[in-house]
Amino acid sequence: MAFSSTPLLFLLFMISMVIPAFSKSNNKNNNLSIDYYKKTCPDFGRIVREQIQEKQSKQPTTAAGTLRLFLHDCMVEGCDGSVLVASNSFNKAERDADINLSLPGDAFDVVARIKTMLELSCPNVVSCSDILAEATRDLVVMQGGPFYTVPLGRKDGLVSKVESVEGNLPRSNMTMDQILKLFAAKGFSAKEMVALMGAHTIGFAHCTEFKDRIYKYSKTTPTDPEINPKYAEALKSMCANDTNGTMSAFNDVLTPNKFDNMYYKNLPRGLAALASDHALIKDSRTKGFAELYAANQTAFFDDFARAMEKLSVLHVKTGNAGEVRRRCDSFNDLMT
Ligand code: HEM
Ligand SMILES: *[C@@H]1O[C@H](CO)[C@@H](O)[C@H](O)[C@H]1NC(C)=O
Ligand SMILES: *[C@@H]1O[C@H](CO)[C@@H](O)[C@H](O)[C@H]1NC(C)=O
Ligand SMILES: *[C@@H]1O[C@H](CO)[C@@H](O)[C@H](O)[C@H]1NC(C)=O
Ligand SMILES: *[C@@H]1O[C@H](CO)[C@@H](O)[C@H](O)[C@H]1NC(C)=O
Ligand SMILES: *[C@@H]1O[C@H](CO)[C@@H](O)[C@H](O)[C@H]1NC(C)=O
Ligand SMILES: CC(=O)N[C@H]1CO[C@H](CO)[C@@H](O)[C@@H]1O
Repeated sequence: MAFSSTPLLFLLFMISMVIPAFSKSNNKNNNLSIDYYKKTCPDFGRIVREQIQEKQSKQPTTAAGTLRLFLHDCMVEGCDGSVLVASNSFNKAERDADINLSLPGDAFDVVARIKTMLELSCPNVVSCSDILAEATRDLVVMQGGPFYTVPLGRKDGLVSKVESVEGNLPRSNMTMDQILKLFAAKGFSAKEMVALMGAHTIGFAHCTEFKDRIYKYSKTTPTDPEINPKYAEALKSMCANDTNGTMSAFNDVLTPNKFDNMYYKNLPRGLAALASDHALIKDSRTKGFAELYAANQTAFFDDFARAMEKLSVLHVKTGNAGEVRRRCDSFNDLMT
């Protein structure tokens, strides 16, 4: 497969030019600010950009993996780096929920690399949750997606429990009703949810996530007739070889590595593997938005950017409600 080679230096230049223009637009009363590290870690933005660039060039799956990791962080306990914590003998952490099985190591790795570089430059200053939020934004931009501001100053959470995950993350076998309720509980409208789902313009889904749709759809037909028949055949032959559970399909089969609105254009063509993606055009509450984004990439980018900024401040912790972790995968107090 061919991964897009974005003119990166140009993009990085664009990011640094755009930031000042947005710097006043963020006072959502959450105590975060765009220039939080201006004095204490002035190279924060540059270090994150350099590390994501290097990692993404070597491991093209990093961008999608990190975006998904960020979603999983923010939806459970808020954007507080709780998903980054590893389990130990005292605590079984969030990331060991079975839904996390498929979170890719590359996403954890890019956060760890950035943290290592930041600890050399400004020790004990930058939180892991800020690193994940900023790295996600830069990776989205690197793949061709929209820029959005990431207010900074999150503290890392002091809790990460495997039990907190259930019910807070969407699953591909949920009904649209369940999905809408889940996002509404986090403060997102149907339109914002549809815009966020556009994240599936990059990345993969494993066969287990859609095998029921191609092998045992109903009593009368094994394969969902709304999947494009040729695409269904391709998925079947790929998943038939899935002896060890590692086979996966692109979520946007036509432009898998490019952050664009092709994901929405694929839906009416039957080119979505996940039932939850296809469901966007089956429900009257979401269909119109999916059609709007298919027709107008600017509208998608505008709404995605706004919704991501909103996601990035979900239940953030500041002040004494959290800490700046020394290592992203463990609390500073190892006994917790
Ligand atoms: C209805 C809501 C959603 C459902 C049911 C859902 C479900 C899934 C599933 C099942 C996968 C495949 C995981 C795997 O097999 O490895 C996936 C991948 C992904 N999801 Fe979602 N998701 C939803 C919403 C979102 C949102 C809101 C975002 C981000 C803002 C997002 C970002 C991603 C990304 C980037 C991937 C690709 C990960 C990779 O390639 O490593 N998803 N999602
Ligand atoms: C913001 O910080 C102030 C002072 O540190 C604190 O009293 C207040 O509760 C914080 N607000 C939020 C929303 O965290
Ligand atoms: C979806 O699948 C998961 C994992 O296989 C299962 O635990 C859950 O009950 C299913 N949810 C629904 C709504 O069918
Ligand atoms: C599946 O495996 C068979 C036999 O090894 C091979 O001929 C075929 O090309 C494979 N299909 C895919 C989609 O990888
Ligand atoms: C799983 O199977 C695929 C394809 O058959 C193979 O390329 C890969 O190395 C296997 N991975 C593991 C961990 O066994
Ligand atoms: C696309 O959406 C943008 C942003 O909402 C809007 O300004 C523009 O007029 C739309 N373009 C078309 C062709 O409708
Ligand atoms: C990346 C990561 O930490 N994945 C974990 C998710 O959960 C499984 C099963 O509990 C663990 O084995 C993985 O290490």
